[in-house]
Amino acid sequence: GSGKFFVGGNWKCNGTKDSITKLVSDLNSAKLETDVDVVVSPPFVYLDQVTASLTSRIEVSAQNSWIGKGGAFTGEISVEQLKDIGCKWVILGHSERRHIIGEDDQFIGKKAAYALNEGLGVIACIGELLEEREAGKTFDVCFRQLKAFADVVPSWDNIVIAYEPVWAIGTGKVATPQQAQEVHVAVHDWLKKNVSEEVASKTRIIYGGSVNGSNCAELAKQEDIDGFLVGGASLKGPEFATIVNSVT
Ligand code: G2H
Repeated sequence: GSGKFFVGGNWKCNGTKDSITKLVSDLNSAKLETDVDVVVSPPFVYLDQVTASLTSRIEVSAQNSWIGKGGAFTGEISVEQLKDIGCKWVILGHSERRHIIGEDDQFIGKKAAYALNEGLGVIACIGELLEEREAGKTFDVCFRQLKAFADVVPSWDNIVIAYEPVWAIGTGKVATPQQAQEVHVAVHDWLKKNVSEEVASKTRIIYGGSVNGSNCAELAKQEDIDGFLVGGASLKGPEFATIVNSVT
């Protein structure tokens, strides 16, 4: 693996003021291994509440950001605003935004470049659909999505790659440790060939898709899995802590 283990909790479009107050308090009292970067990603409307109440041990991420400077863009949230409230990261290219909202590679790349240039860290998501896997196109799709980031980002210093096979997201169908490891190795090799040896050796590649407290240990043992992006299981403080502490 490359560098420090990284575990992100993607709360997606879940929670209320009350449930999030409880989750933050569970996270604040959880015992977390020191050698892990931990980030949580609340919905926009709760970001300020969470940044203000969460222990500084855990950093906060947005789930999206606008492609440029704020202004007349109804319904959008700018990188400047995210930084203003103390947010350090943004998740971009998540499959739900690619496939439900319809964001394409170029649009996602633009957002990533802007966020990085302004100093936010980017959790850059890639991953294939079930039909793409079945057609033997897993690597092609992942490499195409990677290239769209690589073509425009100013540097890889602040990027974590999240490999999330779409068929494993929220379905309870986790990729086997071998299936995940195989793609992580390919992503690693792609970076080596197409970006640089240095970037390949220091960029963390985390896995996402139905990770939970019971399957995390096996996945974490894989040589090229450098952490996790966790959805459903990140809504429960103790289970999320178990996943953080699965670092090997
Ligand atoms: C994949 C993941 C978090 P879940 O989307 O990004 O969600 O763990 O619920 O499959």
